[in-house]
Amino acid sequence: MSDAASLIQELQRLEAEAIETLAHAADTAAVEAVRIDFLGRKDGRVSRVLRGMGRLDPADRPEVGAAANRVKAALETALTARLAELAAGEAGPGVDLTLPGRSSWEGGRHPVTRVMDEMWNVFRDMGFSRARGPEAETDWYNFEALNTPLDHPAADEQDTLYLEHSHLLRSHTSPVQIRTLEQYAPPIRILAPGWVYRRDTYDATHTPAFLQVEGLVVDEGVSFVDFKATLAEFARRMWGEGTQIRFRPSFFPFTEPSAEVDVKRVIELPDGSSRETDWLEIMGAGMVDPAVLDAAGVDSERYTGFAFGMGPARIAMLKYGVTDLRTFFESDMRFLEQFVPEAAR
Ligand code: 2NL
Repeated sequence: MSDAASLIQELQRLEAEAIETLAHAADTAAVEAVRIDFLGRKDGRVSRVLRGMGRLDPADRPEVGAAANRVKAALETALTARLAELAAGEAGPGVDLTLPGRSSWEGGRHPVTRVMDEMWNVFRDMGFSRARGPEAETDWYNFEALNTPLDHPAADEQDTLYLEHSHLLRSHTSPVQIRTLEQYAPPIRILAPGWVYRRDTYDATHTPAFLQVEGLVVDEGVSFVDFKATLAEFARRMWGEGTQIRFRPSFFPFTEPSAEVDVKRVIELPDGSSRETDWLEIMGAGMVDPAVLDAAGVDSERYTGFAFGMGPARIAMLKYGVTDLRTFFESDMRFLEQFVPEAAR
């Protein structure tokens, strides 16, 4: 055999031996040892074979050089493949460690839920409890006990979702307050949040189901001053110290006198200056009509109270500059993702 042929044969033998050894390399250190043993620049076994090229006829050298390069490339490929196999084995089968990582997905509370939670936090700090009641009610609890005879326009079938046998879907959370007045003796300070239902067409400002937060305070000696001061304090805690409130005369069957409550807020602008908003309506409210206390079995000669009702979705619209209520209900992630707090992104 010529010298060139025997060198090429030796190189092929080394390749086979290296691949066989690699198959048994159990960790990355063993793979590195194979690399140094076979491909090491000075003392590697491939390099040592190539030193024999000096003896060759110069015409034979290119063929041996090309064979050596093929063997080196094959060994590099085998080394990389074995390292990948070992890495995959450590992480479990079928895991591709070269893929980029996946960031975890974090949700945020719905904007209307956030507003309701803020309202509750303020009233809880002022000593209120939370009360709940059924969404399917009787016409007594929803209307008659609230000084609203069934022939009143509010009780009209056009506006109310009636069930069978004088039952209906509550059109406000007031029935919860009536039930509380029946069950507990004053002093009463409660917040009643929940879903209510009205026979409205679905448009930018009406949804047939919506959340309401009502409040009720009943005790001996509760006056109009308590009423106004409590709501003013709520507004300041909810929207900041500089918030002003204004009462406009209104009418509800269950309160006398009644008012619509507006707030004027101070907003800080990005340049550090501040600006006052317009007057924005945030709730309806009033002193509880004595007829309502009597209907719930509370002595209206002894006790007085005030009540209020808010629509948190309406307040969320004002807060976030949303112009169409329906966007709150449609679960479109492109809309909802805007409300995920920075910290949760
Ligand atoms: C509104 C107006 C209001 C009440 C709700 C109430 C409840 C009882 C007695 C008296 Cl048990 N009043 N609730 C009072 C005034 C207004 O809601 O515009 N809601 C969104």
